[in-house]
Amino acid sequence: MQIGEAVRLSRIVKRGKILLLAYDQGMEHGPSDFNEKNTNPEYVLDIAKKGRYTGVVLQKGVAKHYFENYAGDVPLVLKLNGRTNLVPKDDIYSSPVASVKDAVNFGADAIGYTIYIGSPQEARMFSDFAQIEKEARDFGIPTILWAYPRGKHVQNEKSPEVISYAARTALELGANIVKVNYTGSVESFRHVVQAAQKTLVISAGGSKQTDAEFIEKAREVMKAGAAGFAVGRNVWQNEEPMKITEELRKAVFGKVE
Ligand code: FBP
Repeated sequence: MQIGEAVRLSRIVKRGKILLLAYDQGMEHGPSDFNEKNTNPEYVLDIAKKGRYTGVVLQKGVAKHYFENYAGDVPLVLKLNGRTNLVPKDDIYSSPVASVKDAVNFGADAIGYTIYIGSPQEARMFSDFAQIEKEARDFGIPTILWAYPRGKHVQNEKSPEVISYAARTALELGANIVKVNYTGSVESFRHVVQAAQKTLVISAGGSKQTDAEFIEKAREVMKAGAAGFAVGRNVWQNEEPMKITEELRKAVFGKVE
């Protein structure tokens, strides 16, 4: 691993663990995810800073308008592609909307990239990511793949087999870290972690659950040997985001702070 990649990775991965606050849902899902408070990026960036997240995931526009005041407080993971919820899921494709050079210019410590494995557009997304991964390596920027089995050929995108397949694909494509959906049990998620080998596995938070359900899920994810989370709605939709963050930190990092 080249020096830049190792240095940037050390800001995102703490004692082998990762806790990212994801805030790219404005494009992926639309503003229906937001309320009056969390529609303001500063509200979420304050949570990322105070909660000592190991990174905040933003699209280019939010980073451009808001990240400057948080630089040095929380590492930036710049998402380089995206799509809206308005396009049909059958033939799903996530289009590049920013470049590795943008990530360098924005001072990002990692780039985030979504691929939909099994989609009729898979070949195009592999080819887009191959270029991005090569450029990221040249610049020494780690890559985090959001690896989702999705599209008309995928019968059940939550099945442990296809999620393991997605995690393995991320390893094969050269990602440092892969973000997948939780498979629902420690045992099945252990297979996902095993499939990814040297690529670190993190789980999505998913739609809002009760605090108890969410923390139980976090404990299971960690018990399976995963590195942590890229969580969004379960934190910034929570009425007490710092309280859930503290519980989440305990689940991910253990007692040692
Ligand atoms: P959540 O914890 O809110 O699910 O966020 C994690 C995340 O990966 C976001 O980065 C992304 O916007 C979203 O989930 C995509 O979810 P999906 O495409 O499954 O609806």
